[in-house]
Amino acid sequence: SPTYDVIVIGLGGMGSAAAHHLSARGARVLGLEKFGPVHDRGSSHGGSRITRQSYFEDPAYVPLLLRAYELYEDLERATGREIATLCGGVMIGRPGTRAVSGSLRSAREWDLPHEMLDAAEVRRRFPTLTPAADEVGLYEAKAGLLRPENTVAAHLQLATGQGADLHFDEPMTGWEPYRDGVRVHTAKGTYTAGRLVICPGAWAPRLLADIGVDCVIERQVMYWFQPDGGIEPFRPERHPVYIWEDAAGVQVYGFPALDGPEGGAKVAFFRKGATPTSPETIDRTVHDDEVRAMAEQVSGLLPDLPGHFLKAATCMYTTTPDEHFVIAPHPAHPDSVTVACGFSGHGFKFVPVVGEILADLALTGATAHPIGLFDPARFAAGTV
Ligand code: PYC
Repeated sequence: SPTYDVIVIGLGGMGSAAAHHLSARGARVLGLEKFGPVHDRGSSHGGSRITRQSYFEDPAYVPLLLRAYELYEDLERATGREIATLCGGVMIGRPGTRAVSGSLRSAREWDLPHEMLDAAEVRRRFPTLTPAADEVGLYEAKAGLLRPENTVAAHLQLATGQGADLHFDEPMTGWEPYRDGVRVHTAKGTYTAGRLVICPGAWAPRLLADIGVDCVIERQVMYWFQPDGGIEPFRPERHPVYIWEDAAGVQVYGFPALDGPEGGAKVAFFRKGATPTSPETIDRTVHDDEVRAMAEQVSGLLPDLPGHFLKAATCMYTTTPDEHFVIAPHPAHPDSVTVACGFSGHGFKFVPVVGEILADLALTGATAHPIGLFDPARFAAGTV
């Protein structure tokens, strides 16, 4: 019989959650990760990620978000790690912009608590934010930030405690169907399992091409600034997360100031000017002209920024043509292989529910969660 019930490839955000949910259900799990635990080479680092429920990308994500919120709470309770800070969030822009109108659509469709604020009210409640008179803000008290490194560490900790074998610094070199399951190779050995779950992050393009999905790996930069006048007005007790779409459709997003190594107020462009790259060739140096462009953009939105530039770091998005995820049985090996990738820069907040979905698919072949939007068959000729 195979050595394992399930092998999980990739132990970043999604794979670590899958390893936890699978092992919690009693499966014998092997996890294989190219790098060390909680590394910064992929898409699950940088101290903070936005979470929110009034989802402008599509209302179909909302039930998954509601479940993810429950699971983040479970994860904090089970591990004692600090993961979610629900400091509130505001989506700012002119009334017709996607961040505002898409969020409003989801809020109404799912009856989610929210408030529409005019520019003066945004300024009154959040004096660091200075929207123009014709901008509005959709405020969601339940939005906030997640700590990606703590999330991955928590899932790895639980998986290990539940008996999963997690091998770090052991990249997969190949896999093939074998008997009723799969065989996986690394430089250190060959492993067999009934099921394979592939969570490749930015290493997805070849796998995605095999299943008919074109994706692009995008280089993204995160910036941390020390606000003028200190960080008190930027503390999470006073300061929301925000996504701010200007008249030209450029989105900037940001966070309250956190303590510790990720201290300062983090801001970034959402996808603007994202350069196509690959994990092997990405330029991890952040250049002065990039810092200047970010500083200039935020100075018009939050006058206490840029203040003093602290640091910057790069990250990667794996972006699909419609910016929706790919979570499905592998079309050529539906009974033995499940894939989860193409999170297109907005996946982290779904990490625990994706872990639950992957455990459902790998162990039962189906899930009660609504994942129709993530079926790669949507890219079959002419659909998208
Ligand atoms: O998913 O909320 C999000 C997000 C903001 C910026 C990048 N992703």
